[in-house]
Amino acid sequence: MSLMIEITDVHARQILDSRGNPTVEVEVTAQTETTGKKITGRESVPSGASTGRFEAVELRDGEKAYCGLGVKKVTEHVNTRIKEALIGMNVLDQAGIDRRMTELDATDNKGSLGANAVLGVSLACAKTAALALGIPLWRYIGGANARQLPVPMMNVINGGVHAKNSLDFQEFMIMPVGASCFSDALRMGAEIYHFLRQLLKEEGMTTSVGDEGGFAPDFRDVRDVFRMLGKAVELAGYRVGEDVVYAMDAAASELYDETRDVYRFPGETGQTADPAEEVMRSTDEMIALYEELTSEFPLVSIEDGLAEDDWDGWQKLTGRLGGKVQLVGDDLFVTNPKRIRCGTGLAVANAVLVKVNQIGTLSEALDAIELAQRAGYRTVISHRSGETEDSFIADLCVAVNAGQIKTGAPCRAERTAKYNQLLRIEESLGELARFEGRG
Ligand code: 2PG
Ligand code: MG
Repeated sequence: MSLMIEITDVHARQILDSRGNPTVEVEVTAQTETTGKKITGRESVPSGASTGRFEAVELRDGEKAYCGLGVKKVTEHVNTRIKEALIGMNVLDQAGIDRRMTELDATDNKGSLGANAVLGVSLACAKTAALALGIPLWRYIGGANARQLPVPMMNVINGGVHAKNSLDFQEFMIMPVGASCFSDALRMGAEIYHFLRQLLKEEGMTTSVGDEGGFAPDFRDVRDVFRMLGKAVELAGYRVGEDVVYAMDAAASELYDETRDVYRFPGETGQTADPAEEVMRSTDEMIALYEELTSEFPLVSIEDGLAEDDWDGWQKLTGRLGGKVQLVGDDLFVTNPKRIRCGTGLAVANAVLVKVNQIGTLSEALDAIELAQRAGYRTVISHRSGETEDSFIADLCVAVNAGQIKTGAPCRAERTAKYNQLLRIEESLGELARFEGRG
């Protein structure tokens, strides 16, 4: 590598995420050999609530401060061990930097340094490199042909562990596929969101929002959600199934009861019901439910329809629905090249959800994306339910021409930060920006 932009400082601090929990923010400073100018890039780390069992480990202090959720020890790891290891390296050597940290950690799951330490540094290095080169982050990561704007998957109804309501499934999303460009899609989504609020209000339902900015009313029946979404789409002047289609994240690992090998639906059961009448579904019944839903509604994408370790069930699900529905693996794949390889080998699912903090470095996330794309799997770049004001994933999405982004409702600044960054990118790409709504 001819151009040398040497890392001169790495510094982490504890900040707050969108749920008011501590998270890690990292600044990486590097010096350009030719001009001697110092550049600092900053990035922060998100945090999930419905975390997969196979994700890289997010370390927490476990002390009294912040109810055990502090990350002071993690910032110490950055400010001592990681800093020492990276000083003097070329900030352009992203893969080398990430490997150095992975070797320093020396575990399979980043459990020694903490994935939240490693990821903060990894992302901040990319940011510093882009700043030092004077090019946008998406172009630095993606290169000359990075120019596809994503279809937004906007999570307008929240349930599961993201809200305290009776909705068992976690996310219900609208995808404005009839839009001609990203900004159009965002406008359509925002309009539908406002009509949805109006409808909920008219029905006497709550319009308070969940962790990802979607409304969190007490629906029990999943069909009622899709009916309500349909009304909102029509009220906004769009055609259901043409201009707008639906996606859901069942987050089924959260519903799965390993001891009884069933999926439990406490919300659908209701609080007063006789325990003998508890609503439970077997794997086959889950698949049957998805078959019904996809035939009754324009539901085109189902994420984590089954639990993270049910490879047999996933194979069955993919066999039955994979030809017509996007089946996204989140907890199943955890952005981990090993698990993705296993999944593509077994022909399980047909899309990969990409969350950078599930794997812990930018290079490994890029490996995961490349692997998925090469196997013909679609990719969805995703936020976490606990987010910060950083918009890294917006740049990443365009960089890898992922085609889809999942970053919540058009509400709450940590969600709109990503959408707004995409608007800026679209503007700067001008006519070269690509958008494939119905693609
Ligand atoms: C998911 C995510 C993001 P969390 O399950 O896909 O929507 O939630 O960050 O809580 O894992
Ligand atoms: Mg998910």
